[in-house]
Amino acid sequence: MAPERIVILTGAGLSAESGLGTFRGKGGLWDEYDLEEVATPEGFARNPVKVHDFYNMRRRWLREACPNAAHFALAKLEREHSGEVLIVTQNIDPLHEAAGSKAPIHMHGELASALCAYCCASRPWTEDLSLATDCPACGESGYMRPDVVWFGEMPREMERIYAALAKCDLFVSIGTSGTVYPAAGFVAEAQGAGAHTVELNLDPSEGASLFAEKHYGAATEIVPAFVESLLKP
Ligand code: BJW
Repeated sequence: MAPERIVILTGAGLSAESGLGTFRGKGGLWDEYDLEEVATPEGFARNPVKVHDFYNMRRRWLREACPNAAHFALAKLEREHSGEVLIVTQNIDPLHEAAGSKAPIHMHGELASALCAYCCASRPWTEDLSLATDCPACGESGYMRPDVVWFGEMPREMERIYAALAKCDLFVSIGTSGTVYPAAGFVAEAQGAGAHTVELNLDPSEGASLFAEKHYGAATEIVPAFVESLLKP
């Protein structure tokens, strides 16, 4: 029977072929940067300049990045599937939206947004951030930070995500190593709800054995093929 409610989880592997780096594995960002230094609130408190440099560099990468065939295939699935499709992404890039997806949940925040730690206002942001950046909402200086979720912080929209997982009949995990929680636990939630579970990745992830169906290869090849098989009458 065709699935009615689909939840898709995406990770860095989806955007790898758009030129944005992954985190783990050979050539990943964590080879060059210490995650404790650049992706924790403690690291930001110790050395905000280093953290701003890291995210300013990645914000600049966005100017060159375009969505790839896998992002477009998921947007097509959203448009053409007769039931519900919820895209939950761990990625902070805007490539799902650029491909036409309507409202993906950015559970780890967004790179093209800045957050004031003083007044909690967030604003679209495409330029570099620094300690000298004033908050456009409250005017305070020195409190602006990337609007992303670091280790030890609460990911966004968790209630909505768990509600969707509890009633989905298909869960698809794409381009994620399955090492970071709570996202790594979504497959078990979906399985508990009776959903069919599918992994699409370059290599088997940490939690590969939990998935009922698996396809391995480049996202730009296996995602469009999988989407076409779902949309087939
Ligand atoms: C391709 C490909 C191609 C490549 N085609 N595929 C002990 C046990 C359990 C949990 C914890 C624990 N100790 C601490 C925790 C919690 C912690 C955690 O999980 N730590 C682990 C390291 C163990 N988690 C947190 O702190 C989170 N918050 C939290 O838990 O709050 C409490 C809570 C409680 C209850 C409910 C809810 C919450 C916050 C996590 C924040 C993660 N932040 C980062 C950085 C910020 C954003 C940014 O800078 O971009 O988010 S870390 C980084 O990892 C980033 C990513 O979103 C995230 C996941 O990475 P992803 O996407 O999986 O990328 P990779 O590189 O790991 O994998 C890429 C994959 O693609 C690979 O498999 C490749 O094979 C594949 N691939 N090319 C297809 N062409």
